Amino acid sequence: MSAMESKVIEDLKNALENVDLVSAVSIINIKYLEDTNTIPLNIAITGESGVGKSAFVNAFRGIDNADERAAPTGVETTKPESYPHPIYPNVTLWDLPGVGTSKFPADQYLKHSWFENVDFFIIVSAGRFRENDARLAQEIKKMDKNFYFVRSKIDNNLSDAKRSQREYDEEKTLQKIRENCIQGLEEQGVAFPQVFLVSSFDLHLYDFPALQETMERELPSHKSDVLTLALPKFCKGIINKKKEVFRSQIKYYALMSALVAALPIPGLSIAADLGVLVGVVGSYLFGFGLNKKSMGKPSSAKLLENLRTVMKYLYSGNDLTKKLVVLMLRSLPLVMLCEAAEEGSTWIPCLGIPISFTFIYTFLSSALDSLFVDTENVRMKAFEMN
Ligand SMILES: Nc1nc2c(ncn2[C@@H]2O[C@H](COP(=O)(O)OP(=O)(O)OP(=O)(O)O)[C@@H](O)[C@H]2O)c(=O)[nH]1
Ligand SMILES: [Mg+2]
Repeated sequence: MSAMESKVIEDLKNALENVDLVSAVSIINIKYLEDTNTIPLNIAITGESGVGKSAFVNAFRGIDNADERAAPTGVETTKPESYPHPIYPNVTLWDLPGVGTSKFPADQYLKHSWFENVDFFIIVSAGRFRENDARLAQEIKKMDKNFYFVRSKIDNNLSDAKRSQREYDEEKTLQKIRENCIQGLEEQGVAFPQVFLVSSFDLHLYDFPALQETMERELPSHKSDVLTLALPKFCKGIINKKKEVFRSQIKYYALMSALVAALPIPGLSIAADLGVLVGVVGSYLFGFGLNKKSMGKPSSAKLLENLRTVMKYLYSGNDLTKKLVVLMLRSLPLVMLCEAAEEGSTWIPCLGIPISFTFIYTFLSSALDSLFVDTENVRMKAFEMN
C-alpha cells in the first residue's frame, strides 16, 4: 500500500468514526481519485541545441512531429514552451531552448524562474555529453531536483554501425555507446550518471522502457501514478501498469458509492453512480488508447476504426451512455458479485456490505479486464497491419 493510500485510509477511518459520511466521500473523491487527474507533474527537457529535445517532447506525449499540437522540430526553439499531455492535461512537458547558445549561455540558463515548478529534468544529447550537460546536471542537483541523461537519435548510430561493422551486433553497439556516454560524464565530474539510449522515432525500443521504470520509481508515490497514466501507451509493460493503477482505484469508486448510498438523500446514489461509471470507463478507454480522442489525428482514427473490429467488449465501438451502463449492470455474473462482496467486507466492515459497493466493484473490474483484453487484441492487430 502506498504512503498516499495509507493516509487516505487513515483519514477515512477518522471520518467514519465520527459518522461523518459527507467528509468520507470527499476524502476519497478529492484526496485520492481527483488528485490523480489534477496533481501537476512538470517534466523539463533540456540539453544543447539540435539534439532532439522537441522531438522527444512530442514522442513522450504520443504525438507525431507533424501533428498540429506538436512542438516544432528541425527549427530552433527560442524560448521555453509548455506542452500539456493530450489526455492528462495536469502533466506538462517543457520544451526548453538549447543551452550554451549566445542567447542562453550555460551559466545563466538555469537562473530563469521557469524551473521552480519542474519535478525533474531530462538532459538530452545526440553525441557525447559535454561540459554544458555536466554543468546543467550540477545546477539541477543544487536545486535538489532529479535528472536523467538521454542519449538521443540512437537509430542513426545503429544504421551507421550496420553499414560499417562486418558482424553487426546491436546489443554490443548499444553497450559501447552507453559506456562511452557514462565515461564522458564521469570525466566531466558527474558521479554515477544514469544514461538511457533512445530514439524518438521508435520510443518503445532501446532504453526508454528502463527510463520509464526509473522515473516512476524515483518520483514521490502520489506523482508516480500520475506519470504512469500519462506515459505513451504502446508497450505491454505500460499498459499493464496503467491497468494496475486503474485497478487500485476501483475500490475507492465502489466505496464512495457505498458511502453516498448511506446518505439520506433519495435518488442521489444511482444518479451519481451512473455518471461516475460512464466517466471511469471513459478514462479506461482514454488510457488504453481505445477511443478516437486518444488516437489523435484523423488518419489514425480511421485506422482505429479498422482496429476496433477486433474489440469484443460490448460498448467498445459505441458511445458509452448511462443507458448502456444500466444494461450492463443487469448482466453482471453472480459469482463476480460474490467475490466483490467479500472484498468489500474487508474494506468497509463498519457499514456492512452495501449493495452498491458490490455492483460498482464488479462492474468496474469486469470492464477493466475486458478492455485490457481488447487493448492486447488491438496491439496485435496493429502489429499485423504494419
Ligand atoms: N534519426 C533521428 N532524428 C531525430 C531524433 N530526434 C530528433 N531528430 C531530428 O533531429 C533534428 C532536431 O530535432 P529537434 O527536436 O528540433 O531538436 P532540438 O533539440 O529541439 O533543437 P533546438 O530547439 O534547436 O535546440 C530534427 O530534424 C529531428 O527530426 C531521433 O531520435 N532520431
Ligand atoms: Mg527544439
